[in-house]
Amino acid sequence: MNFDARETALVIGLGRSGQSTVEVLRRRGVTVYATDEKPQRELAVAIAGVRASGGTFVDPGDLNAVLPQLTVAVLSPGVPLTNALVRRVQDRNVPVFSEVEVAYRLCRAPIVAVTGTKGKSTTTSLIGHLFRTCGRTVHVGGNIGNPLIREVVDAGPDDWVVAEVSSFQLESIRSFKPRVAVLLNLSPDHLDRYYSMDEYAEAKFRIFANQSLQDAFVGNLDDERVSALHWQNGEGRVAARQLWYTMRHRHERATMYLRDGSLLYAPIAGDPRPLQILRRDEIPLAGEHNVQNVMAALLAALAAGLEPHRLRAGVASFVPMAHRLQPVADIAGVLYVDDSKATNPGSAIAALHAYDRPVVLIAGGKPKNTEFAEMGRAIDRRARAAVLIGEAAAEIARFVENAPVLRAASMEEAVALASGRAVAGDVVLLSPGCASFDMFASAEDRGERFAAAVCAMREAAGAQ
Ligand code: UMA
Ligand code: ADP
Repeated sequence: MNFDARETALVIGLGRSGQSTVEVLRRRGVTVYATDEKPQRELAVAIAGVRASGGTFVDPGDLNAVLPQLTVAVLSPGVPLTNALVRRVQDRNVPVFSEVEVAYRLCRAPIVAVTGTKGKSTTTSLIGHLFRTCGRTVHVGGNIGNPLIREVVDAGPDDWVVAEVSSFQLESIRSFKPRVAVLLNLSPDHLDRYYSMDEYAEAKFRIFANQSLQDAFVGNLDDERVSALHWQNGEGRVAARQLWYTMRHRHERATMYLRDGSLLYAPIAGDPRPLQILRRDEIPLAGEHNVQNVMAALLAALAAGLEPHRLRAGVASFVPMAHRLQPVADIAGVLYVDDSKATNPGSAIAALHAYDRPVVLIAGGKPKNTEFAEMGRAIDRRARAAVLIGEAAAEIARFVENAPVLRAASMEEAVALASGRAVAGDVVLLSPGCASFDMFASAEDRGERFAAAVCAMREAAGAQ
């Protein structure tokens, strides 16, 4: 399938992914229909965009009229394969591809793809940065925010594409075959979309399903579910060359490991005379989880052929992304940190462990059917107090036994309560462990509201 004038496509979902798909396919001469289940009055801008690119908007109720013409359907990540509308298309034997699959088919450059429950955006953008600092032309996109299909159309055969891919996007790939696949970790998330952890993990495992020995797979040896894929564990599921990293000092199966405060690269796994890539204290990101992200990024860069001696400067000059353990202000010796992108319990636990000083945690939000028992234990161990917000507040509170728990109805109230509990030397950490949509437009919006509340408090303190 060449995605040209011979094809008639239905684009399902008109968010960022769908709108970009419409534009790109129209530019290639594809006849494009687009649909979305939102009420039409909320879709005015999207529908105008479809029409401006020469596509046709179809109300879901009127789909029968176009179904017989379709040769392909392109699915937005937010639309599950179980959606009734998708089923109707499949019943007609029309292939349903994710936008990432279409992007892959249009892409002339090799792809580094990154997935995992947490750390995807950080690792993806760091890999992009490493390519740039090594003088390569690179295009970064996918779940990170800018749709992959838009990035790949401009990529030439000598460029590279770095793609953040989510389980949602991987569910409906067919031939997507990254030159380098990175699998960071697997912890409970999105269990409102998947029946079980196994089903969620299988969606992630599709990242390497089409790889062959000419490709590379980068995996985290310290994650139980990921390391089970190691060939010596007998799973035999990864056909690509395997490159593993670990926080342990030396491991016979590891190509990258941490020893005496240095990140070491052993081109042959277990090599006793490894190359030092950089010291841990040169990493400009807080927390052990970020050392893992850096190791993954380094192995991906090395697998793509970047020069080992140029990577230290690349990592050291990486600017941390917003809303990921981002320091916002220091007020009277208390550090305020925005980690709003911690949207599942595993990431909030990682954030709680990133500081060796007492933490007053602000957490809660929209739960995703994940368990909070381990997060409750981490709060007990690491937090001076927890201020809980949103729909999940009561559920999280059930698992906190020792730390004092306070409730807040707004971000402003949460910040005020947290600062009341913090003493000089503490960290007030927004790391919710939940989605944001119960109280905020997005995780970014939640982080900005936190930062605004902190800044307002600082100004009020300064005015006194
Ligand atoms: N829609 C339907 N029916 C449905 C579901 C959605 O018609 O059953 C429609 C909605 O009415 C809406 C549109 O689909 O108009 C939204 O599509 P979408 O949810 O796929 O959102 P996009 O704006 O296209 O953004 C998507 C990703 N969203 C999701 O995976 C939910 C973005 O990831 C991604 O950045 C973007 O494509 C560009 O690639 C966001 C995300 O939350 C950040 N990802 C999850 C995560 O990181 O945890 C996986
Ligand atoms: P993703 O794109 O997978 O959501 P990000 O890089 O945006 O991941 O990081 C989101 C949050 O997840 C961070 O704010 C941090 O709290 C947490 N996090 C980042 N990397 C990891 C990791 N490797 N393991 C656990 N948690 C992590």
